[in-house]
Amino acid sequence: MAVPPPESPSRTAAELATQPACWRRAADAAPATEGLPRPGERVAVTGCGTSWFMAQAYAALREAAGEGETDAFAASEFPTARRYDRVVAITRSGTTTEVLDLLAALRGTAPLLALTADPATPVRDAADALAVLDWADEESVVQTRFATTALALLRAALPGGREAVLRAADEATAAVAEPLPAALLSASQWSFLGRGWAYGVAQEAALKMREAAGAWTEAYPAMEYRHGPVAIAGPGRVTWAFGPVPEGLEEAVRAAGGTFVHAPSDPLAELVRAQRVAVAVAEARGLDPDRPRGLTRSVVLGV
Ligand code: F1P
Repeated sequence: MAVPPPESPSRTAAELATQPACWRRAADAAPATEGLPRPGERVAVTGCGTSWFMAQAYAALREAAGEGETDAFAASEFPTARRYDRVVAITRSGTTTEVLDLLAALRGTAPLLALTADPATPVRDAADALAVLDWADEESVVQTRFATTALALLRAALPGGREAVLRAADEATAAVAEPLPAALLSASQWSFLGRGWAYGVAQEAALKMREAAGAWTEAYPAMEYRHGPVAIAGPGRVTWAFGPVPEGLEEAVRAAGGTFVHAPSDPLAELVRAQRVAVAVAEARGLDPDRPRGLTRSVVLGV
């Protein structure tokens, strides 16, 4: 059974619905963006929270595209003794303490590119090159369109990436409007799975539901799920796979009485559905997705 799209009055809902247009614009912006990784370079990508998960997704995409070794680290856990040909930081606010501290520590060791929504912030001076996506900025605390648009721009610069981004934008247009299955909204627990770059996207989907709805969510590489986490699959619990599904996984979830969810669409388009579920579940629980509990738009430490 499906329910009609929620008519959420939230900023988060309004902003997430603009993602297809933002991704198309990112695809157009990619060729003129300076400071992007070049083929063959050894690259590290970094950020905090949502931005870290976008970094993970891009790193896997770039390496799989044959463009060169690409690592992703949370800014606070970056191994600063390692040397890279280029470091890419993603930060919507441009003010996140761990990202700024890291860029200061890395200055002069490699060209530093930052993708940000706000160039009038300290990240402007902390990086060597800035990709400004101010047209994808958000009022919402919980990130949706800035993060996915940053990933879309990076992806569009990879071989075949532009076409993939445009396809994902078309699929996301449907994902924004389609009714959400009732089983997705009424669940008590959600586990998100993916392989390769879809694992970073799965991590982001799980974070979105924690941030917006205070929901119990988990995320794993899809092949890891049967190495323990499947023990929490069961009635009223959702296992949601992004990207190709490993053989036998669906059967394992169903055998446990759990709800298995998978669509053949691009993981970024599936993320849009998960974002909508996050908003709907928040509202069903009497929470305001625009005012997530305990979160601020940017984490600025020591003030
Ligand atoms: C990163 C971030 C967000 C998170 C929260 C705190 O911000 O961790 O992902 O949702 O709002 O900040 P930024 O460095 O991309 O601005």
